[in-house]
Amino acid sequence: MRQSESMEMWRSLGLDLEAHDGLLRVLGDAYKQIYLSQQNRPERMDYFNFVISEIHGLRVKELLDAREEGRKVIGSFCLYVPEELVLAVDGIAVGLCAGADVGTEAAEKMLPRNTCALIKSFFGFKIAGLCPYTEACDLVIGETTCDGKKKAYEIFCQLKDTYVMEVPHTKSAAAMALWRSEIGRLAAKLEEVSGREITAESLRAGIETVNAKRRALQRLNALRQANPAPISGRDALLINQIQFYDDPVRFTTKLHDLCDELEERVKAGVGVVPADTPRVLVSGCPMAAPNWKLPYVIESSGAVIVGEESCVGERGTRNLVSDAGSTVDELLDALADRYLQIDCAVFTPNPDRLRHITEMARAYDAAGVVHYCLQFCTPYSMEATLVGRSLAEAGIPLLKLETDYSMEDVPQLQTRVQAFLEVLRQ
Ligand code: BJ8
Repeated sequence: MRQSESMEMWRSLGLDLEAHDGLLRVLGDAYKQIYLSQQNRPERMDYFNFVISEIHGLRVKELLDAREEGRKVIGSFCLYVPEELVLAVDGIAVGLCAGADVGTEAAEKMLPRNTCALIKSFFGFKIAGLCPYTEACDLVIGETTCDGKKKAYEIFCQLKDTYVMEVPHTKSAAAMALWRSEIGRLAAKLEEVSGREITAESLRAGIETVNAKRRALQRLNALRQANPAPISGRDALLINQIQFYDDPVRFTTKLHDLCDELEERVKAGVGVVPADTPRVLVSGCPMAAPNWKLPYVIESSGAVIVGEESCVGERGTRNLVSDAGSTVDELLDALADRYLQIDCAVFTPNPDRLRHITEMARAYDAAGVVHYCLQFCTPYSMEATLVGRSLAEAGIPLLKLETDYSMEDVPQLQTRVQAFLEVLRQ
């Protein structure tokens, strides 16, 4: 997209042009250093490079064009918001910016300092006028997952039209009844906002589109089980991040193209790194774009990340929605079932997550697990103790890291990761 066109679009969205320009410069430099400097990358990562280069340009223009045609753009920050329902009213679902250390000072005037970086970041992006997606949205859907988010939406809704879903914190029958009614309530809200009725056909089409996207991501994950790993963890994370922004059908096609190339690499024994590189699984808090810090630290220290037990990773893609129902109610039941299987740490107890981390470490032949936790995230930092115990029983080493979005602790993280890799090598 031409620079003058982009500027005009950002101006019309009310962004702070000078600060936004600075942000794009910083991100462009980081992208060069973290992504473009990689050796032996699959050629078909070109599409994903292009998406990133236009992430605040062409894609935002597509959203604005769709709005001109009467379609609604719905933003969210969590995996519990079903994209299928948004598609069923011919809307577009987008994940909103929450992965960079911007506007923190302004955010801390409204939020306690000891709030996790992800929450401060989504406030920061909004207050500082830096997220074109938030500005292009008709509605933001929040959720009552952790306490921080739940309370933050009470303030955020004064800055942006926000609707909050109630997410239960157990998986009991009563919790399922509540969750099913919340799915119905959201469906009604989306019908009201869009002026469109959800039919069994439109909902099934939405389910098929999102299932197809998840199947493509599952294919990518399966290919990463090969040794040598055909693609870096950094690139796999990037793809997982882009899935929250890109058009789902186009994304699925492009990801299958990349997987075809990766399949050839696996057959030929070509890896992005040598076969004896330590293989690591990352588990924990989501890494929203453009949060690339830890994968960079791990991979530039001599390991390769082969899987992410994360919402921006396998936690978000491993379960599909059954499309067997023939009525709207039956399909909504299937959505409720699938979404309540997500094993976010806000649930208690949460044995599925513990079991799944071990299963993943084995399936991906990971020598160890790095547990990634954002500072002040109580659910994931508390659960790290149980994760450590269950991995110890399976004989799998764990490194627990707590960090935020600033770059100040990078040398300290590097030291800890390098020491952990030494242990894995032995
Ligand atoms: S389903 S992980 S996307 S809630 S890091 S804001 S938990 S204090 S992001 Fe999440 Fe949905 Fe769960 Fe996934 Fe709170 Fe922790 Fe911050 Fe977090």
